[in-house]
Amino acid sequence: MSTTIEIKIPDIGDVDEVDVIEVLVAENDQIEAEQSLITVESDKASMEIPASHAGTVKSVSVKVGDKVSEGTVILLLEAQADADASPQHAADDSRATEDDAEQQPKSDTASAAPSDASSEPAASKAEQDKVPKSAASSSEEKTTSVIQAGKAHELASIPPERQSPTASFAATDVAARNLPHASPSVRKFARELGVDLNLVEGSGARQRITHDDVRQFVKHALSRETDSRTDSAGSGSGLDVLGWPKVDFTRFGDIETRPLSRIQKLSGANLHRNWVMIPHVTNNDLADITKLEKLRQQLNKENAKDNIRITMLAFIIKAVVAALKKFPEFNASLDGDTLVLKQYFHIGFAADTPNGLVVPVIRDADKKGVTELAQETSELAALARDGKLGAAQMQGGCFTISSLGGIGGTSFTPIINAPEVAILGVSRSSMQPVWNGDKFKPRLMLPLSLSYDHRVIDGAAAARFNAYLTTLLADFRRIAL
Ligand code: CAO
Repeated sequence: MSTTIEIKIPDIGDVDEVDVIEVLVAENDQIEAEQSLITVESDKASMEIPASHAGTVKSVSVKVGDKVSEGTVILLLEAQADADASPQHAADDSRATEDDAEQQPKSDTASAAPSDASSEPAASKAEQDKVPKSAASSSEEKTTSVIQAGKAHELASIPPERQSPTASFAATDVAARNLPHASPSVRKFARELGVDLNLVEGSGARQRITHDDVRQFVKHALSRETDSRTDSAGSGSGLDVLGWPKVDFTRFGDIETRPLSRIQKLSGANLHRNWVMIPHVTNNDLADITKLEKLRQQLNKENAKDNIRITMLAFIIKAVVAALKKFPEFNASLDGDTLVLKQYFHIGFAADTPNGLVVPVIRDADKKGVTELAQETSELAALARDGKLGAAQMQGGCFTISSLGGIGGTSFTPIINAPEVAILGVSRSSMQPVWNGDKFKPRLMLPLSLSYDHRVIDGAAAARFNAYLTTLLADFRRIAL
């Protein structure tokens, strides 16, 4: 025997209206008693509304986005009253189609809520007994029993400290712990994949976790796993960060798209790894290069006929080599817990090219004079700009210099070129008034920004290295000492 009954929103406590955020059944679906029909959400919680009877869905009266309240009809069910509902329920439900809705007791709704508080324990017990044993341990089934026992009002009395958007509730086991804000189907999906929803960031309204969030989480986890397997040092580089924001920019105006160049993609991946894996600190100092710049100009005048141009970069490379000799831990690389100290001095310099940033390396810079260094940097920079640098010309670097002095700026934070442990950023020199103990004198000051790997280099050592560089550049004769 079958009876058509209206399944309604049960007592949802102090909340007047809730949003339908998921409809889990459709017309003609065969459903079981206790099966979730829809998910509703208030400011404080999401909860699923289960079926009180098994049967066939004749029609669904709500859709996602609807606002519903206690008594709103969810669907019409051709119920198998004998098979799945208790006799008491069957009687109530058959009455539901005959009686005026206003006169129906609350048990006519899906909640089967008791009509008065004193009968609540008995009702709870009866409903808990109805939960199939095999499913009783599942969190979703617990939800069902909570709601059917008429305790949906508990959802509205969540303590304020548990109502933050990131600690939103699902209806499941509300008393026990903060649960991630996710619909039952998302929770089921996560369970199937073995995903702990506490670790997943929700991108939906009020940080609700969506199916896509779970999928992205799994993708990230898998790529982290691959990274850590292929990384011989065994140090994974993945971070649990929010997914990249997806914005339809055309909503705000005209756009054009341009794919990243091959070099940008390669250097971008390296820069990203270095930035997230190395604890960077940058020490800024100023070198008085007034005399050095005079010397440079003088030398360039003298060598003009030979077409030789000495650059400030060449002097800086020479000074850096001297500083690396004095502070060997700067000419090093980390290999797990071991520091590899290099006995050679290959210096890389960042070169700006139309296709992106590349770092040619000057080999054995300690064995070369300033003029030779100037010529070689200029040749390597030209090759870099023409895209003709060979792989070997970019390998084996000990320390990198990134000079933006020809462009501008007063300081910046260069990103260490792993597996090196430090990098020197050079900004544009400027004439500044410097107090000499007696009066202000105009001096040409060169900003030096030294980023260092704090796992290897202490702040004091970095300050000494940078101060030593400024001393050398202020009086280049000291290089010979
Ligand atoms: N302060 C003031 N002027 C400076 C200077 C400084 N620190 N450094 C260079 N200049 C001047 C030069 O004297 C030159 O002027 P003149 O033509 O009058 O002599 C002019 O700026 C151009 O110099 P340059 O940049 O061509 O030459 P360079 O040897 O200093 O640099 C190179 C060569 C390859 C480092 C440079 O061309 C380059 O590519 N720089 C960009 C590096 C970069 O992108 N770094 C960022 C990495 S992190 O994103």
